[in-house]
Amino acid sequence: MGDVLVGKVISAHGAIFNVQVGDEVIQCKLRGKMRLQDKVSTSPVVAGDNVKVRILEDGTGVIEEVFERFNKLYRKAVGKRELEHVIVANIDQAIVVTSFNMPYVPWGFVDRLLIASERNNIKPIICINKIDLIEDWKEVNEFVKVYGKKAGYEIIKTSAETGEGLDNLKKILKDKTSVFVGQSGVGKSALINAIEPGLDVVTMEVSEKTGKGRHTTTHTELHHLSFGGFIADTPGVKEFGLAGISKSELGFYYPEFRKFLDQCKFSNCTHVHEPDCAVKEALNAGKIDRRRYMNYVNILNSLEEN
Ligand SMILES: Nc1nc2c(ncn2[C@@H]2O[C@H](COP(=O)(O)OP(=O)(O)O)[C@@H](O)[C@H]2O)c(=O)[nH]1
Ligand SMILES: [Mg+2]
Ligand SMILES: [Zn+2]
Repeated sequence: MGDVLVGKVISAHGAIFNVQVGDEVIQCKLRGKMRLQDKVSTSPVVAGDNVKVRILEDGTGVIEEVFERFNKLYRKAVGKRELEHVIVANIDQAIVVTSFNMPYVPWGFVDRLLIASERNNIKPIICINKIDLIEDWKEVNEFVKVYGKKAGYEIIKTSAETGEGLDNLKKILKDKTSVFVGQSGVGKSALINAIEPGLDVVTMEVSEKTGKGRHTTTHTELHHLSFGGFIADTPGVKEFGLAGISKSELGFYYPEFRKFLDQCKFSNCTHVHEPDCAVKEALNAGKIDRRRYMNYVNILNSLEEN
């Protein structure tokens, strides 16, 4: 009957799934009666799924079981209400790449990616790249204080150019499934190439430039890292955005707001004009950084109420 092994789906091509099992990629089909593991998804198996594979004599495999997904990026399937078209599952972390020179990325842009990560249940880690270009460290140190010390995010500093910090980045990526996000030009491709020269990351850019969703890729591939772990293609902009977030929900995606939220008078407090707001009290007491709060208000105002 063949061995049953555990692996991870790295890509789906119609009815054929490539599954990474150890250092090998096994071409697999689904077992005949595989059920949708949850009734809201359009596909029972997607990239990122952890699966049990039965290896056949000819070296191909049969996916016998899909383990429960702990998170997923998805879009609503066209025409089928309530159905989700899952793009990738089980992403451990998002490497939110930013830089202070060429380009200068506004703090508010980083905030949006952090919110999108939190909202999708993906742990964000901030990577300040291009540190070889930094001449004045004042703002960078300020940023590290606000996002690291005060908000509690993990931050690493790298240069894809000089190699500084890449060992740290590798340590973070090892044995995890990660996705790189960040403004165009911050060095996502350069970082990936620097840590894994064999990867053809040019193809990972497709969805980034077109932006608006019509041409966004619906299939994601995972790239296996030789030192352990996977990197996912850049997710579609839409799936990694803020669409659908309600105003009263936004504050939950700010780690440094969280411990105050249950002390606001109103459970649907947006922390702007409401009386007895614990977030504003924390702000005035210096426990929440004013720039983060101002960016919060900007993002809040940009959300459409649903
Ligand atoms: N000086 C310097 N240049 C970098 C660094 N990382 C990337 N670059 C350059 O920045 C440009 C954009 O990088 P790219 O990886 O394409 O950015 P992406 O759009 O985020 O994928 C390229 O010309 C890279 O060579 C870095 O750490 N230091
Ligand atoms: Mg790129
Ligand atoms: Zn409040």
